Amino acid sequence: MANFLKAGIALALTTTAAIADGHAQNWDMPMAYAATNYHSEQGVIFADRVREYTDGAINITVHPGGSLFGGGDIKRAVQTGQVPIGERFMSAHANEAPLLGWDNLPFIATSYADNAKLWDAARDSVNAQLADLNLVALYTCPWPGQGFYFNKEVASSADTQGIKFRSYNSATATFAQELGMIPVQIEAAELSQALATGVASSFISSGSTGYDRKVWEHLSHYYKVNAWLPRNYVMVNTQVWDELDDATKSAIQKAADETAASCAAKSEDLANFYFEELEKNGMTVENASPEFLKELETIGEKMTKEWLVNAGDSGQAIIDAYNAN
Ligand code: PCA
Repeated sequence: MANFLKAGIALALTTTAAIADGHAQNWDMPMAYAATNYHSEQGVIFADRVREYTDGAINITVHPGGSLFGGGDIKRAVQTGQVPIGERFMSAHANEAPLLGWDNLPFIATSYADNAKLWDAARDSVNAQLADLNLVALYTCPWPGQGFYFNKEVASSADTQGIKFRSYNSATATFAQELGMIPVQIEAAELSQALATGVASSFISSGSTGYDRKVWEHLSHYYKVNAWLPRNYVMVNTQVWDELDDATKSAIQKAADETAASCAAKSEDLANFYFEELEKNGMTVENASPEFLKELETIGEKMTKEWLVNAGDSGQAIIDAYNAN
């Protein structure tokens, strides 16, 4: 047999072999966002923790920036077992499973503390939904609050009509349409290109993605809105997870729990740094005007109502549990 075939088979076996026989499993982990973004850096720290706590039995290699699979393909790659593990923006999957848009509800949870409370309320139903998709979530991590980027001053929806808007999921496309803008879904990894070529000249995101993509090269204004703090999640294929022994599962979960905490702390630490960097690079960073904010809140209420219709009883249960605490 040709050597490269032998090598290929050996590699395939290491990813499926039982821990008991002493072989390490090598797990490739595609991640969707920039290598220098804290989500990806924390992914590397997670991999280090897993290696340490499993005594080298699970060896994760992180592939950030959509380099192994593009952001839009990572979930399917994990679901179908092309890779055992991966990371992606959770509400990007709300078109397939509306419940996964729980963290994309405007003005429901606008601080890190409230966002954590909302995740506590959502966790069980989200995990049940992910189980239906053949996925197990290991940890989630919030982005800073979401606001609007433009290439001009914007005081209300009178200024947003006809603008081409980069959306990152179906909820943000709806938001844009309500403001008279024209949405087009684009990966964060392709955002600079889209702005440079005029495919989009506005988007909603955190200061983090604006900083990663150096959007000051194309845009001039950021309006803080803090509409929501959406989350990324690290997911494992259910069969891969089920085949692990209990000790390995708890070692991985310990690494995941620690990374959930360190990643959320990092996000909160960096939130203002990103705004400062946008300003240093010439952007105007300010609060949205009261008039614009009021319009956004009205659209937000409509979007939450629509989400509750689509997400059904489990969606309502999340909101009720959140409000009860
Ligand atoms: N950055 C990601 C998702 C949310 C965020 O703050 C993006 O814009 O794609």
